[in-house]
Amino acid sequence: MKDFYLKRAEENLPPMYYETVASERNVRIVSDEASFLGFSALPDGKIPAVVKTGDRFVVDFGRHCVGRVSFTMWDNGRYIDAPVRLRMRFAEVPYELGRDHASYHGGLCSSWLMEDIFNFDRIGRIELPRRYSFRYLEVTVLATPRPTRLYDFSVVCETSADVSKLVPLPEGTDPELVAIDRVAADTLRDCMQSAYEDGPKRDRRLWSGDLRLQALTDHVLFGNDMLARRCLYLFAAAVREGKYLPGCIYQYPAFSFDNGMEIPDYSMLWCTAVNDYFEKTGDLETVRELFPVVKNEIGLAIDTLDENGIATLPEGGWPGFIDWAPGLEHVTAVHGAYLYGLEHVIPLARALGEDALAEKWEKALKDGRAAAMEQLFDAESGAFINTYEKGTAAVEGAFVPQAAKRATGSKGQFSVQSQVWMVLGGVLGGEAGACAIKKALADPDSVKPVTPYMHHYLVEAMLKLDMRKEALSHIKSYWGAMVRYGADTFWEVFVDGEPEKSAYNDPLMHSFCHAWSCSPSYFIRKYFV
Ligand code: RAM
Repeated sequence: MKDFYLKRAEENLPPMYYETVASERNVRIVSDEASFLGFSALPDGKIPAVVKTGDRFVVDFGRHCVGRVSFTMWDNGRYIDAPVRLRMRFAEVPYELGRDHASYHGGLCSSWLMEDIFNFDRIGRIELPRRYSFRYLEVTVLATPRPTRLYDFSVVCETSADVSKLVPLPEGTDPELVAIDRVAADTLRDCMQSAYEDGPKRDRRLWSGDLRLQALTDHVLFGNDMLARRCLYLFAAAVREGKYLPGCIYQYPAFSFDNGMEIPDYSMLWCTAVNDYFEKTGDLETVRELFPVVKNEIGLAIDTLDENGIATLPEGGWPGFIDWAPGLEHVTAVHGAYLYGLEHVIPLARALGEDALAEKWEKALKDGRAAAMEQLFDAESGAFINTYEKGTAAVEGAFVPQAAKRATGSKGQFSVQSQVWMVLGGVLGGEAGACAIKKALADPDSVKPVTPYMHHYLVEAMLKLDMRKEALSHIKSYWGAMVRYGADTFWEVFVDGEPEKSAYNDPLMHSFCHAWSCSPSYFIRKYFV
């Protein structure tokens, strides 16, 4: 099956689109308390015409770019008789240039920070060999034998999004929503490469949780069904009996993935993405090909329910993802994601005429919801309190070194994440669901979402509960805040007022154009225009 799925993935490799962006704008990076991360970029005329050893300047390309940089290096009247050594640092936001990369203290490898030293032997037109993700390029002249001219900086931006397909929002749309939609569209555009990348600065790989939100949003923006198909097939190629799909896939130099990266909720979201794809395209043939993998994932989730009918978390790998909130207990939310996955695959079984299986899954859904009410619901507080954990550690280690356990009284942990996933899993609805979510959001001690990814599911739960007003105001206050801070593209992690909040123990490592943050366009275009 692996070869078959890989062949399908290759057949669906989308065409790429290129656009050249040139700039000679110079900016100064200055500390700025009003900016979210403490630095901003001030216009400072044009980049210098001639540079010498020790000079430094920052080119501002005026928009977020993913692509390859070129420039011309020429002498200033006298032959350059030694190589010219330049340090180049690339940044999506001014903060990355405000910080000295040597001060990085996070958990992920520092080689992700976009910094290179090049020696150029000859003057002429130069194309840098790597692809970067950035708006700002800082050039430091480390050594030049004589004054040199550096000019005509340009980037050939690459994406598999056909931006000509982007339909503007109708005239008269709330300008705040127009601004959020534009930033979301730019975010997705720059994460759309030969697969849906999670972030073009860092990771640059296909994650199933991100894929689900990207494909949903792509459908209302660029309509690249081919890319969605390719990514679904890539995951299918990783199917293994008795194991969930890996959370992420590498495409190059050859298809591969890491063992131990199985993430149960992400698996359920891959299954859901198959259903999203089917709803949008009606392409039953693709669904038929992917269905054995859907059966494998859902079958595994059902087979590994514990004695009370509650989802279990794989041992030794990730205990689910859900969100990067430190210390988050996962069982309740993962169980909700399991129910959500189940609900979304039943229509697939029906469409394929697998009625016996559909009935089996319908029963599992009913039982799973009942088990959740019985085992996970706390009647006294009218909400889900995470007391069910059996010593399963929250995601810790390299990613969250200082995971803190937060609890509400002695009862157990109260999290927004659990309420949201119980609502999405269909366990709690109507007024009771709305109450649980509002209560968790209002409680100063509850665990709150930290990623735009989790905020997506919060908004989705609100919409499911008919909390339209709250959903809209949440989009405006959460994603709108990033726009107000000047974001060109949406960030990987954002907690207003807590700039240091980081999944990797240092925001310098954050990706500031992150796929899972692009979904406001989906909400705006589907529900609010
Ligand atoms: C990070 C990335 C990615 C996400 C995983 C779980 O490494 O931000 O987008 O899906 O975490």
